[in-house]
Amino acid sequence: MYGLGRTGLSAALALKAGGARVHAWDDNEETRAKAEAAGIALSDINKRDWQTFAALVLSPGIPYKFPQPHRLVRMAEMTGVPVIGDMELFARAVQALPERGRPKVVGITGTNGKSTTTTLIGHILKEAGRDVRVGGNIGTGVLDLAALHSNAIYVLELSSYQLDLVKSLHCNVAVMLNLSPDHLDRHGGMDGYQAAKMRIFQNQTPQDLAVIGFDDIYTQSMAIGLSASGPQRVTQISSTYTLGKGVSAVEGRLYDNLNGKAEFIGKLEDCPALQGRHNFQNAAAAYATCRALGLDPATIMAGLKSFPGLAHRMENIGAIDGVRFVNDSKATNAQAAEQALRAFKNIYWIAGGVAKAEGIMPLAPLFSHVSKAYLFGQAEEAFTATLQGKVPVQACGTLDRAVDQAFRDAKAAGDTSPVVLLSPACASFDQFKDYEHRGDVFRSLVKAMMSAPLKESA
Ligand code: UMA
Repeated sequence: MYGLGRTGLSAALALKAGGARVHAWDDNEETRAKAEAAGIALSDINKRDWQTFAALVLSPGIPYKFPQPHRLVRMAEMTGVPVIGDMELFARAVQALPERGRPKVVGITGTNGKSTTTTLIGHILKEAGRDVRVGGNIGTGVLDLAALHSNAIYVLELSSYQLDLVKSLHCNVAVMLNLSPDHLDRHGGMDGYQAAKMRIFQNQTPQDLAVIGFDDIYTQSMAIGLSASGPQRVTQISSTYTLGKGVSAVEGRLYDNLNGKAEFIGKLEDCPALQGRHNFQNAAAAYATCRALGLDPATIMAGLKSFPGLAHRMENIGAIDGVRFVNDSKATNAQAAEQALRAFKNIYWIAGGVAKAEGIMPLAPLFSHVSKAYLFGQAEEAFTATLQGKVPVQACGTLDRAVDQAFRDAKAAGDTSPVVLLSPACASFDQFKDYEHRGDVFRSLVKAMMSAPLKESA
């Protein structure tokens, strides 16, 4: 086992529990100490006899083939030791069960939207009373999830790094949301990245389903190729095109056309955490997946509506007197803040912290969505200069003052569906530990306002 972060630790513990003799190592001394405290015996694999190893379990963050293979990967190749990841161990454990006793496996990949779609599918299934476990690249190592049993559904976010290290993974439903150039250094270019992603479909059979986005050229060609010659069934999804067959969510109107007869399912505008075209694609993918797992359209729609969103990513906190509060603290630069600014109108925008070089100028085309901006932290002066004359702006100094003032103004203005949005377009470390801390503080401030009425004066 090489690398003892989240993957390595859970894999080493699972292997140990299964009776394997584990040689575990991490180059970082602090991480080694943590692993030892968790009950993992350390063994410097640099100095071991590699002929005795059954496999090298590699953490996904460690370079496998590009930019160049890690030294230990070369060592494994030279000694004929297979290199695998934690997903492969999981897949082998599933395959080792008799067919009837195997859980269902839903894999989700793509360049953007993986975490939202994974969490959303988990949420819908859970609300429908299914025994569901959510993990993988989303943060919980797959081998940390509860033990396998036949009625469970494993909903796994799969990164290209993880997919590079699997051979036996068999997804009953495999979701490919979208593809655009990313992590190219780790895959030797776009072809390598695409090939890694395609591994989500390997081992699928005619009983299985591939859910594939139809909104970019890469996934379009995958959908066409698999429909023509893959063994599995293919469902196309789109937030751009009204599909002749598949699931469409154009402008947030969700249509089920799986059987060639379009049925209107619902309006995604009723799903606060699923705003914006990228979320329409996520919702369409979740719909197609949950239909394949036997849920009816009304149950899925109810789950889409009650989805709270991911923490700190356009997270819907709730509403007070018709004013909605959205926590988008993860938006640490202008590009990341764009999604939220595009998704809403009548925005009371809270921004600030430590600005990136580009500031908020790239967001200028969306300033018309902003009713007023409330600034805090180091970026106050620079952002005021950018907004001056375009958007009413108030320098608030701190997040709590910004929240208080934004709510007062939003309530008083009487706009349709006003939104107090924390989407800082800045790093947080001038006033907070990290973006999660900033988002947690925002959420607590809003929750406190929900339970206590506003004081009279600002
Ligand atoms: N290490 C060495 N030697 C090296 C390099 C690293 O010993 O030469 C050690 C480090 O000291 C560290 C460990 O390897 O202790 C790190 O392993 P890792 O980078 O694989 O990280 P994990 O903690 O195991 O987290 C991984 C995923 N990280 C990556 O793929 C980079 C997590 O995804 C995932 O949540 C977790 O497994 C559980 O499955 C994070 C991520 O950033 C969210 N993913 C990328 C992304 O989404 O873009 C792919």
